[in-house]
Amino acid sequence: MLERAIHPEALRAVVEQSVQETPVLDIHTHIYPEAFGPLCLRGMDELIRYHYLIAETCRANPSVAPEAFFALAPPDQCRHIWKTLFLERSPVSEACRGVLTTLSAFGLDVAARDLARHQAFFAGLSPAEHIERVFELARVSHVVMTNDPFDAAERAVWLEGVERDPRFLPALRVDRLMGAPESVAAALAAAGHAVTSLGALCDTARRFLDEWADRMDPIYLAMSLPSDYTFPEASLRGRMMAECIMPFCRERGLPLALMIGVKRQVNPRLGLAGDAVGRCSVDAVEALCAQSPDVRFLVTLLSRENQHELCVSARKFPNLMPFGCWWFLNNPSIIEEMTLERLELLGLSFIPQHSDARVLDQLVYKWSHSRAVIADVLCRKYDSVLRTGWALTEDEIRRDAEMLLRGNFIQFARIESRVG
Ligand code: RAT
Ligand code: ZN
Repeated sequence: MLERAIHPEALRAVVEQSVQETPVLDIHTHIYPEAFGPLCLRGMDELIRYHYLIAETCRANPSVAPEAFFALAPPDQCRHIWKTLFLERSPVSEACRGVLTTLSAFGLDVAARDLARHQAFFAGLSPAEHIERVFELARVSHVVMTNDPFDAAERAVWLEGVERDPRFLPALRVDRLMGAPESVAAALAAAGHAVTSLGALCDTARRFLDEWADRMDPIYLAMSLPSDYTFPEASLRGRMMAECIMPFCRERGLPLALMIGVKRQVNPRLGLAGDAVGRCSVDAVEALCAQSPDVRFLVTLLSRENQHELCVSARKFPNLMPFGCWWFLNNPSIIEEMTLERLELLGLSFIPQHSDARVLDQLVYKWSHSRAVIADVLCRKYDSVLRTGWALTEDEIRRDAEMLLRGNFIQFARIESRVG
């Protein structure tokens, strides 16, 4: 008999506590440390002006056209969203509930429905104390940023020589290298790497990647790709992947994070909120993993319909790590389904979630909501294992939670020395 085996009746409490208390390493966000100045979005107005809520507002109140909405000053945009989504109807969507979970975690009076009071509270926090409190409330130890050297504002920060915050790990994001040849050339030129001929694009891109990897010291290279992405492919995008990205990742020992399935700008009038989802071909992921067994791939797919295929592919390729419930999948009902499916097909060898927080404070609700689902699903799986006569200890459950919430990523990305 196993010493200190958990009694089945104590199982739920132990699992919930383990998942709640294990600090998360959040592998994909859009938040930044204090030194990045205005790039670090935080506080009530930014929470309300999240693009998920903008899409919901334009839908709930079509009498204000997107152009009219974006023409409003930011405080008026906030008031309009608050009124439309929180006062004129009940805030039941995941993104609305998230705002309330966050306010409540900060100890604010959610029932008072007092936007101005909430704004005043967040305005009173300095960036340093704000970051500290959010990391504490969310129980997050580190976040991985999205660092785009093609973005002029972000590039300027890096070129000035920004002070590092070890809690924020860099990831080099290069969607712009996978566009049409002219747009790749224009993007490289704008970033200071003029392209002499289209034939030289891959070489120029490689020099660009080396320069930025030296400057940022990223923990992975990342890109989002449209739902029609294929590999191999007789196109610049195909050559870029085979002749530039793969050798770069291989030689520098950096994993490649692929986020596939976006249909960009199906409604450009909505700006950042105008993207949609499309089912992709997992064949491309399998071809990449088979052709480059020495490169590690972190993969998240946007379409619900692709999730089962991705799990099956991951069973075939140890260099493929599925991660997160991305964007439109980051809803409790789908997190539950995906996490169950992954546990059943992959055991504990996946990364169940990332937050994709665009606003610092979103770490609080995204992790609170996801942790609750992960704990519940784990409990159900452990329970069915205990029914066979197997026994589990508290330490084993803590070990498993640690793998899911941080360890699997740390090991796969080989960043033990960066996270202490
Ligand atoms: O989830 C989001 O906010 C999306 O707009 C994107 O950020 C997506 O996660 C991406 O990184 O492209
Ligand atoms: Zn993202």
